[in-house]
Amino acid sequence: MKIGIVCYPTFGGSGVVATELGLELSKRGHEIHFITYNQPVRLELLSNNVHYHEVTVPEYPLFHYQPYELALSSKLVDMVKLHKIDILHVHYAIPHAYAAYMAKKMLQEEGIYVPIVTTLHGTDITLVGSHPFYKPAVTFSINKSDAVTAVSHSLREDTLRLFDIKNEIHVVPNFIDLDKHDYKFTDCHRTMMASNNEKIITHISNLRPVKRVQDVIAVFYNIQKEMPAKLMLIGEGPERERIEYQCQELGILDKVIFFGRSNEINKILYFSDLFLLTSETESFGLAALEAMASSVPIISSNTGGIPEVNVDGVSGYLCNVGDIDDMTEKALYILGDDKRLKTFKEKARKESLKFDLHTIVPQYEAIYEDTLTKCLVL
Ligand code: GMT
Repeated sequence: MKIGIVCYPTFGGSGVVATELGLELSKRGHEIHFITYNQPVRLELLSNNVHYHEVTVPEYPLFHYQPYELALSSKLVDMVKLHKIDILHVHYAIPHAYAAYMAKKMLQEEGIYVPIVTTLHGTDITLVGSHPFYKPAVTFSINKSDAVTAVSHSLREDTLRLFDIKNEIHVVPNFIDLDKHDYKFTDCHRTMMASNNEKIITHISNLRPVKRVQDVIAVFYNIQKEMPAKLMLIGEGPERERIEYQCQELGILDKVIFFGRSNEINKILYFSDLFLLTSETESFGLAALEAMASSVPIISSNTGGIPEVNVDGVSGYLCNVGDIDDMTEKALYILGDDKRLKTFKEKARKESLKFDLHTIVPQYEAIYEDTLTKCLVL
């Protein structure tokens, strides 16, 4: 198949999933066309089956806001025609499914039919909670897609509850390339981050308020009072400054390493003893899955799709959102005994195997095939 993929090409989980999906599909013989405003961060182009087409929005002084959806839909029309793309897979309803629908309609005028598969990643749904004026556009984009997927059962249920959805929503969970988390680094890499007796606690996110990184700091503060520990914070975002002040006020700045947008996530995870994910809401929690694949147990909030990934008492623990005391208690329980920690690490890795890309990617392939067949019949 010739598949066009539209995503946010950033460090976020949706971009990572879309990129890894495209790369795996290309290995399975499909021709992949990424159509985005920047080259996706994890995209390695060393394959003649993978192509990248940049969407540029011409600057025009009359426009207060440059019309990205218009540029994207025009680019989709051109690329579908030029490369004879069979199907478009867009990640996020707005603006991607919205723009893809416009492209589909323009192409139909020329007798070309291209179906659209839309994957919901969560923020569309959360966004509508806080900005209800997007609701008509999100509802329309979902209902006009030829197939819709959500990355967790929880996200599927939220979508059905919040929107008037006529389409079926298939749950296709996020996945992971387990081989990419099977590194062997040497101990001297670990000593760059912490000394031998210190436990390494890690958090990765885009530091948005929804991640409640202040809770990560509060839990870490409690942990380091009980045992030597360091906190690795990976990612950039609007909460960064506030968190730095919080660390300073608590007197733990020297124990917290801010990595920013690191390309060495695998190395950091390899040496981590515990991963904290304290989000207010999370449709899936890909960062937690990446940690588990690197044998790192999770203390997370019990919200959204996280319980579908982090199994309470097995790969770590689930705690109520904002319950610092419970998170601390569970973290200390896991970290407090080396034998117990080892067992949690092994089980975390084992749980991650359910999300092996070799199991999940064929589910997308089946959806593409089904959608194409249905559209041919129509
Ligand atoms: O969490 C974010 O702020 C980034 C966002 C994204 O676009 O990558 O993440 C969403 O999609 C990920 C991939 O499906 C999920 O793992 C995250 O849980 C989801 N974030 C939220 O629901 C807040």
